[in-house]
Amino acid sequence: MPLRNIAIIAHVDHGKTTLVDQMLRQAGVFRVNQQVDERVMDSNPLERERGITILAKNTAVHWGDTKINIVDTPGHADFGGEVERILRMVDGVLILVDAAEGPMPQTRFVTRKALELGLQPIVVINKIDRPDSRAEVVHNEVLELFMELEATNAQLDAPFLYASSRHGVAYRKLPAEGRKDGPATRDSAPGPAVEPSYRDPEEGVRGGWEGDLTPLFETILSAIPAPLCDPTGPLQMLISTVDYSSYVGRIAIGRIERGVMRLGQDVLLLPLGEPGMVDARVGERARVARLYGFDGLQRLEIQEAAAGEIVALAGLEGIEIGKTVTDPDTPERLLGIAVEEPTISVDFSLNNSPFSGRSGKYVTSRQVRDRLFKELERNVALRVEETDRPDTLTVSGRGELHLSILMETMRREGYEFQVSRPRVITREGPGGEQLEPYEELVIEVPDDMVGTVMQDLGPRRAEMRDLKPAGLGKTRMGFVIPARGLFGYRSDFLTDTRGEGIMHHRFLEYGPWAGSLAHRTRGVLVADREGMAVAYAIFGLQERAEMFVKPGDPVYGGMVVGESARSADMDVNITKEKKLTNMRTTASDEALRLEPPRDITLELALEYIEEDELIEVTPDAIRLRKRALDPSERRKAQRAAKAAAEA
Ligand SMILES: Nc1nc2c(ncn2[C@@H]2O[C@H](COP(=O)(O)OP(=O)(O)OP(=O)(O)O)[C@@H](O)[C@H]2O)c(=O)[nH]1
Ligand SMILES: [Mg+2]
Repeated sequence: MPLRNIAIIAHVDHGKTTLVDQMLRQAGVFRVNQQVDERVMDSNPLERERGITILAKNTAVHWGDTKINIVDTPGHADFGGEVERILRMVDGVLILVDAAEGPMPQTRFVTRKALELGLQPIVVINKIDRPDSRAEVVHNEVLELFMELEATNAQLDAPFLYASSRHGVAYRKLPAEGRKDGPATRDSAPGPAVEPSYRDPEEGVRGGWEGDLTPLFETILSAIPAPLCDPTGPLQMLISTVDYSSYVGRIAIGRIERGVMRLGQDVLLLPLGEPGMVDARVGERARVARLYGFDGLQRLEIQEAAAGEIVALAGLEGIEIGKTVTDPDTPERLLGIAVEEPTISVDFSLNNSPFSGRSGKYVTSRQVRDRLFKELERNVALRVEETDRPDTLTVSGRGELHLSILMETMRREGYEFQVSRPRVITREGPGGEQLEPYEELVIEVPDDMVGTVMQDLGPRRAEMRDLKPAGLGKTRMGFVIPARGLFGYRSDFLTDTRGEGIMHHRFLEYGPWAGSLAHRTRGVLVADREGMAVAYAIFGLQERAEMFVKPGDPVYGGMVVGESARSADMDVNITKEKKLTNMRTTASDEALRLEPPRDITLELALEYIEEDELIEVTPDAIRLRKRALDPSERRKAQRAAKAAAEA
């Protein structure tokens, strides 16, 4: 059976998973009228809740007599390493680019990786239904990106398609203006009938899009080469990614490069290293206990698969990314894939707050520790290390989202723990100098906010690389900034731009240590005693502060309950009731107009807290606290820190 292996790659939210939905649907994976969730590939609960893809996933569809293996990849920068690895099992990529946003930092990253590997791209300018679509401009921006990344001639000749994955249509030519309102003329074979067109004033254009994804499927078949793999030689496969199930344990996924893999067969697992023939003794012998192929949303148990196919195998020891699976008699290693190094660390410690154990099932250091080490089974870019304190472990990952997803998962499982402010992981340069991670930062804000953003970013050592109009009264700015400089910035950014700005950043490179950087500019409100937050007290404070708690929330002394408008921290009594001087108290209390509290998410908390603070994570709450709960101890620690900084 003819075969194509493709990955769908893009910046976050550019519509990859939505496109996969439509490909599955139009290739007949679902029964007629079958109710299917939107973004069906985002199958785990956190993915569904956040509307983002966290783990790359395989699926496969049939178009005519060709099988197309598809890998849907995550677009968030923290998972770029995983995308890079899965690119090793495909022969071509669909590069999706949002028709309004154009190429973003992660587009550049994944495009560079795909081009470097010599993969054949198809560019899909997506979301052409957006009212602010500027597809032609974006087309040119993508070509510029290709040239800058030194694409080969064949890659520069990549087919471009214009699509709306939401509406399940793709065109070879951009539909003319005005076609958005009326039925589009087809540029391909007849497809399903379309609903009559109408304009939805809230959402822009809906319906009225004639056509389907036939042009996309046809382009995949014609432009992406079939896998160049030899089914006759001895078995060889690279493990490009791993999955995990509690039922079968670690699962290795990759493309068979040579030969045939059979269920029950003996194989060698060769560790990462130089490609070529190696001494068979460096390998571990194993048996393929389970073998799966992909079909639609299922993983099917199969007896055998030949070179070119993407398969999953399980039931063998020693599965690791980058290892080569070979025939035991021909230990020939493939060029492996190293797992990306972590860039930030946090400390996980025992929850010793006064509220410890109120909602968690697993609270002890031992339980948290076992869970963290278990996580290494499936989360390959994560590191867990001992510290000199028995109740504290250092956990390192690829970014705040990578770490916060682990924290969120653990708290849902019933764990309680505390987390420190993230630290960047430094390296040593060639001359022994200290290096730290730098990020590429893209910010888009209404034109009149450009000044504020630059003012805030200056002290954080951001260097502007790029400034251009982004249409609709917005400006796009590009910066390079030490990763440290971004800590604490997001909340300032959200406040300053009143939620109208967008901000994306991704790891760029290691560069010289930037020295001391601006910290959080505002101080915090610290509860001075245990009790319950009270509307009356909040009302009195909210003029000079933004609250993190609402009436009725339990608080303890040393807990951070809000952000002050001033730069210094302030101890407050948030449990203070109005003196009961007359009978109307309760009634007038209810009439107090309270600002809604700031919703403290884990990512926000990680970017927010300072060195002398901790995040308390429990199943029912995320609280910020001072490390030292006692005010006099806190002042002592502050004096010591100040003295140390001045010394
Ligand atoms: N207007 C419009 N919106 C779209 C289109 N395709 C997707 N979206 C919306 O864009 C958002 C992101 O879509 P996803 O398919 O989850 O994007 P993704 O690229 O898979 O995102 P990540 O996996 O998190 O990187 C959702 O709200 C979609 O409804 C489109 O063609 N037009
Ligand atoms: Mg997705």
